[in-house]
Amino acid sequence: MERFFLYLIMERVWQKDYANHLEATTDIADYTVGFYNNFRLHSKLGNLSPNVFERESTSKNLSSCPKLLDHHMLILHSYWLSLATYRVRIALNLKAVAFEERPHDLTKGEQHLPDFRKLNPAGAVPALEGGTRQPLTQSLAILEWLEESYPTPPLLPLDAEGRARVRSLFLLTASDTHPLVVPRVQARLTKQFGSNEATGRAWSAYWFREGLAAFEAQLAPGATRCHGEALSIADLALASHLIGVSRFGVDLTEFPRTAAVGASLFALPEFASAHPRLQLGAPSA
Ligand SMILES: N[C@@H](CCC(=O)N[C@@H](CS)C(=O)NCC(=O)O)C(=O)O
Repeated sequence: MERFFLYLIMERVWQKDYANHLEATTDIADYTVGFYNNFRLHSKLGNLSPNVFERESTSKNLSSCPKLLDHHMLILHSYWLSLATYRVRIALNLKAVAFEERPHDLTKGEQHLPDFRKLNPAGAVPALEGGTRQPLTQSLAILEWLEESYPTPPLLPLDAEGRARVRSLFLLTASDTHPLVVPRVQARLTKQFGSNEATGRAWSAYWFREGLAAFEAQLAPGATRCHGEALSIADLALASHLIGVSRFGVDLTEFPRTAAVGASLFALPEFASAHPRLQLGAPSA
């Protein structure tokens, strides 16, 4: 166990650049406690105190040490405007996980190239390579993997009801809005139904507005986060939804709660620096 914690501390130090000793010890203590608690509370043994958990996991011959990752640099395959990639980029920032980004130009069809299809046979970004035997795809799956591999800060609540609510808000945009507007769907609308740029934009605006109404109805008055006071994957989803809202010119005035949560999220450096327009390949103006 001691060896496990030593590795964990080394992992954290490797990720961060501390200003002084106090900042380092505080952060490392938070990180290791958060990591251990997350592992303990989600273990098969259920919700046990640390002492009982250690005793039970030893007597049942279960390893109480989570598996450590091989530390290959993570590679995030992306496209600057990709909303799904934006969700993942924010989580990597929040969890202070080092990664390298490799852009693929979706407007040039690079998602269909054979080498890219080996990474993701579905021909879509994001794909996260380097932490697992096979590249990970689908923003939700990637975020769940990040959550289990880098638990601090947690982006899922500890209680089952909270986790269900947060996942539900996440899917509101990730599975009910966003898939309707991605390039392959737009291309199909054009090919099969003669859609053009203007009708494609109106179509996207319609679905983003529908998503906004559903967010608005589920956010608390005065809230600065989607769920309680802590950040969660629902906030990553909302931020990505709001990028689509602005891109397709949807008016936010009727959605003040959503606008307020969005404003407080975009003010956070981890969200701001992950913003699509600041990424490689984005037009300069
Ligand atoms: N459900 C997927 C969405 C993946 C997806 O469709 N990504 C878009 C960019 S945001 C893409 O690569 N589209 C390529 C295409 O439609 O041809 C996720 O959440 O990761």
